[in-house]
Amino acid sequence: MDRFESAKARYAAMGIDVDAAMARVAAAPVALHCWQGDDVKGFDGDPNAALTGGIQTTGNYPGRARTPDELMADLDLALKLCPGTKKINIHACYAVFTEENGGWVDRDKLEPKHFAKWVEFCKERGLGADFNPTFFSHPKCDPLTLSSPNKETRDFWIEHGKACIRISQYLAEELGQPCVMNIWTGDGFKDIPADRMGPRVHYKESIEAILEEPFDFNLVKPCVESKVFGIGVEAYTAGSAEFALSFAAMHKDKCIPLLDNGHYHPTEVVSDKIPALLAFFDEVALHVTRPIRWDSDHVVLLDDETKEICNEIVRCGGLEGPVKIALDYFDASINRVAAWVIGLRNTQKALLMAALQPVERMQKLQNEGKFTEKMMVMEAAKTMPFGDIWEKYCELQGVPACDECWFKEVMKYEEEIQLKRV
Ligand code: RNT
Ligand code: ZN
Repeated sequence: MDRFESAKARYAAMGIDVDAAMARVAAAPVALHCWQGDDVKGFDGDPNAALTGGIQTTGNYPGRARTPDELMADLDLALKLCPGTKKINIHACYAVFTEENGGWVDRDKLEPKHFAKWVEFCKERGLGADFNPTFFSHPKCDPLTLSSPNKETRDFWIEHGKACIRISQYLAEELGQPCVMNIWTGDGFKDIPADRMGPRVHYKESIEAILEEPFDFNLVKPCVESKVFGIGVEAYTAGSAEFALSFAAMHKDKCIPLLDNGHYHPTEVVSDKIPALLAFFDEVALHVTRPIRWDSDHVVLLDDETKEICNEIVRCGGLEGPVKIALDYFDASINRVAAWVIGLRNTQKALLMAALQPVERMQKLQNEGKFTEKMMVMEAAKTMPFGDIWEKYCELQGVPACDECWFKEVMKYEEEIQLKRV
């Protein structure tokens, strides 16, 4: 018997249908964020301008993608090396301006045609797409955007948000699957504000104005992402947890909450928030990332919280649609294609591990108050021969099972393509 068959038999003895678990995970879309490939710079501004909004990339590993073609080629390689159903996640600042589509326009004037090249990329590969208005790294951040005291600033960014709703609707229609459109701003203050409420009232009214733009909620899923603090906005963020969650709850007919696991106080965990929110919302969206001491956006590892987030997604039935999974990190200190691959493969591993547990039995034991046996079962699941199933899953998905193998491909690409970008 080969290793897979013997592992499968052991899982079967635990009551787990390995083929069904693999199929379940393979069908659940995970969105890969384009911004890991170019350090969140985008194509609509000065590439030497600073990244603002309280986020930062650190490191200067060579080979950053500088053009749409380079970014798409890099993404393509990363996607080829990862199993599962993939979507790509695009920010508005990744608009592709060409002579044929009329060249550069500002963010309030963006149109679907500026994303036609992304649609083509997705169609050729059978991918869906998610989208994000870009409320940072732009001269019209004063420094606030949707929560600014200046009406002119707010109006500009509201127009940007509305344009992004139209683009999201276009992406969903063209690609035949829903587009999650995430609203996040870095609006906030470095030091103690004299007025904490004013910016939040403006923020609320601005998002409401954006959501006035007509769209089909079955196709476009607007989200509001909260954050506890950012670099340079340490004292206050307009879009705090209570703000974003209350907003989503009060606009349930056209908006869902988005949880980024780098955006909470260090002892809070998103894994516990998923079931809490699913008791109230039909859908919730996630940014899976890895914070080290702060919202540092490190590459997703197969660590305890990633596993626990995936356990909750699976145990709550989130895989089948209610939980919209996206990755969000940006590491400029290592090969950027490898960063994508490691994070996405780890997310897939954690989902598959979660799907290979005897959830019904564990939950029954909890409900019967048999906590000793529940603990034994949960612990026993941890040393099952997961690696053999993972390798088979990769094989079935047509991607390299062995890490050394995909790494060689990335290193070859680095040498032949990325290192030549000077
Ligand atoms: C920033 C938020 C936000 C961004 C992306 C680029 O802290 O997590 O989601 O990372 O929109
Ligand atoms: Zn995020």
